Amino acid sequence: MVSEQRKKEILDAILNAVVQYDEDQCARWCKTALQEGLDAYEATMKGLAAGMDTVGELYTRQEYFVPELLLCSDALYAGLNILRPYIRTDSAAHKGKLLLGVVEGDIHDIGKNLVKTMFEASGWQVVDLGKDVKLDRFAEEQKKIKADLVGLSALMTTSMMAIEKVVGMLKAADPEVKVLVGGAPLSLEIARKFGADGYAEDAVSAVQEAGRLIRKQPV
Ligand code: B1M
Repeated sequence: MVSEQRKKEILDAILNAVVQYDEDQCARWCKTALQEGLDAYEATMKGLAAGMDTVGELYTRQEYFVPELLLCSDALYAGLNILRPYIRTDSAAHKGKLLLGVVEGDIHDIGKNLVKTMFEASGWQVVDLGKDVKLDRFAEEQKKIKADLVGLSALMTTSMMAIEKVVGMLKAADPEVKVLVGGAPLSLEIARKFGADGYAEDAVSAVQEAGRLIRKQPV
């Protein structure tokens, strides 16, 4: 069992590799994390995703700009590719089919991809429409595939306004459809205001919330 000190050292190294956009170091430390028995999801969230939070702060302080953000994303994905196959979830969770995408006007897809990873690791089938998805495409695809749940992601205060429109289109086509939303600018309050059935703050709670929604339990 790895000591708390060593665990912190590894997680900090992963975080720093993302911040320093060092793909090789990021992959190397993620391999070390697995070799030394760290939980892959914890390494993803407290290493890779935490690194991206720091990157966001540097961007806000105008120490990093868009090119650095892209390089940091590449480093994150180098690590995520190592960790992804080892991410485990609650096997008793309810499974189903999820239609997922980032709404039009928004190209941030790292969070959506983590959500996808967690659903797939839990045994869900995910139909991923990608990022910057035209708003009417969600209802069109849902008509074809009849997923148990539609998941919408938005990372900007501007793009999140599209979520209300998409929820409206989905519900107009099928009042029974369940919609789960998430992304940094959203909250449970905003999700309810937009007419969504559920909101999740992160990828793990998204899977749990999805299970609750398709079992039709009250909030
Ligand atoms: Co930009 N960006 N970005 N960016 N970017 C933000 C979002 C921003 C907050 C930075 C800032 O100003 N501090 C800001 C938005 C401000 C606002 O709200 N209005 C911003 C901006 C302004 C922009 C541009 C406009 C910059 C420009 O061009 N001048 C531009 C936008 C272009 C566009 O979309 N049209 C832009 C571009 C980019 C890059 C392409 C360079 C890159 C994205 C690369 C990529 O995604 N492939 C990027 C990045 C990396 C960021 C930050 C730094 C990091 C985002 C991230 O990946 N976080 C971000 C600052 C920040 O968030 N601190 C920022 C890590 C990820 C794991 O977390 O995405 O929150 P997150 O996902 C979480 C939860 O939110 C949740 O679970 C995930 C995992 O736990 N979740 C869900 C997400 N979706 C969910 C769905 C669910 C449930 C949970 O159910 C369906």
